[in-house]
Amino acid sequence: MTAPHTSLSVTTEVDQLLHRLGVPRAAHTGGDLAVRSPITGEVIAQVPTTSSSEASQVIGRAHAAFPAWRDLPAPRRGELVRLLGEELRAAKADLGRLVTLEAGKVPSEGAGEVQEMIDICDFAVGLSRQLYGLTLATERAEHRMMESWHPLGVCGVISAFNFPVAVWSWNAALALVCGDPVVWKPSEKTPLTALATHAIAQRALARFGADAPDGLLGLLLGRREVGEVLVDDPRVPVLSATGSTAMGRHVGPKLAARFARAILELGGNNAAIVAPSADLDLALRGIAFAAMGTAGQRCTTLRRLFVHDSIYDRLVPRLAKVYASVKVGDPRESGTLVGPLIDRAAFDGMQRALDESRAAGAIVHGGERVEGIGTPQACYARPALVELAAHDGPVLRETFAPILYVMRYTSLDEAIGWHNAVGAGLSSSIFTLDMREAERFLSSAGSDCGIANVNIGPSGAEIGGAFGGEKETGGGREAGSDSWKAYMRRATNTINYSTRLPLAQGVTFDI
Ligand code: UN1
Repeated sequence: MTAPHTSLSVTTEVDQLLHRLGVPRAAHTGGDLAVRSPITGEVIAQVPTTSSSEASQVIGRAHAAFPAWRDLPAPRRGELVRLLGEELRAAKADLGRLVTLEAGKVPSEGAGEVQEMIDICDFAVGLSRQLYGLTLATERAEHRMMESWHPLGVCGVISAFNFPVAVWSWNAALALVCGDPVVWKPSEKTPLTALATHAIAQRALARFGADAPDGLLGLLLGRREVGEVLVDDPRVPVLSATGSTAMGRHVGPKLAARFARAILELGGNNAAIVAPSADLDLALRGIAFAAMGTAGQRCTTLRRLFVHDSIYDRLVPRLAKVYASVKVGDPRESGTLVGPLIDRAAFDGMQRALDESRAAGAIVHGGERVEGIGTPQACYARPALVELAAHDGPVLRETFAPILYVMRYTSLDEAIGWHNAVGAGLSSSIFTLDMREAERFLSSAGSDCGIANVNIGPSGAEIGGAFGGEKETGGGREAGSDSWKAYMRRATNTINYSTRLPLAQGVTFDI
């Protein structure tokens, strides 16, 4: 482990980490974008941003890299991702620590994020030998019909501050084995972890050798304008964007207008149902991690809890105790479970939602500012548990902060009705030991989300499954299962090995 935090300022430690990870000083000093650590609120770097014309050049180089990359056999492309996984393993402690310092995650979550990158690399290496198509029965004698999957072209990636590096890797590892160059626009709040990831990837490229075309991996740093370049460039046929539903509403139509493929991972307003038969000790732990982990700043964070009337008074007071006692503070201190909010705007948004809840008659436990850490720019809040009488008001929207709204229910139908009555459709769970209830929740008449779990919370998905959600979450799928198909184009091939030319549907055309 790294030395105790008190021995080093955040800035000094960030400088040392960036140096060890191979990021040149010029890439994080003297630039126009100030980067603050949410831990202390201090400015830890001044990153030079990418201009629109430079962004266009980066995209141009990636586009030029496409034919050479496309033409390498997929298992050879997988070798690059294998090397990336090796480099990530070697850099795990440093990159994980940098995630802690730049995004404010507690150390096990910082390291966990890098582990998620390693896991997707392993998955993608295997996948590089399994980019399979189907053969299909044809109606014509001595013909064969099959599907082939081909590389698509440059894949753009726009990612958010809360998973500053893992989201790139879910996309990049798959896109690379699928034959697509990748251009990445990370959040302007977390450019340092992006620079470090890029430096790690350069080491994998150097080891891979001359087969990797120049420009295969691009990085665009800056605010929204530079992301727009990626969204609008016709040389980018597929774009994966993670962020708010508002961002998706802007980006989605632009991509549709130029017929680009969109992989959208937008907001979540995830819920769990705690049924009468639930194992309450287990539910308590599952709820605590899902609702308070990452300071409530995961898109999969648990935000709404429906507790059956018969167990409400046994569960909710215990939950309120955990909320009152969980250690909030500097994530570098051992025992901290809830770190800072990313910035002042996040804290203000949280307070607004709590004020609205109070005005609607809710009982609010916690939610107050935790003072005394770093500069006034650093914002820490005790997670809030909000007891509501009705499924209405701020509970209907996602507030990206640790607020858990709790409501009583009496019938499963009612709970599932509320569960599905929000715009987002990312993740969900039910705590129950009743298999009828569990199966009902997982059925087509149950949760309407892309992820539905039993006896675990909605957050913390592993990469083997497809990750993403429905409705205002955008419909995209990343990571495991067959998510790779979004990064490739499908060709249907019909081959005639007869001496005749029978036409489909019995059509005749005798010349
Ligand atoms: C996100 O918050 O953008 O399932 C992604 C989870 C993580 C990924 C969250 N594996 O919570």
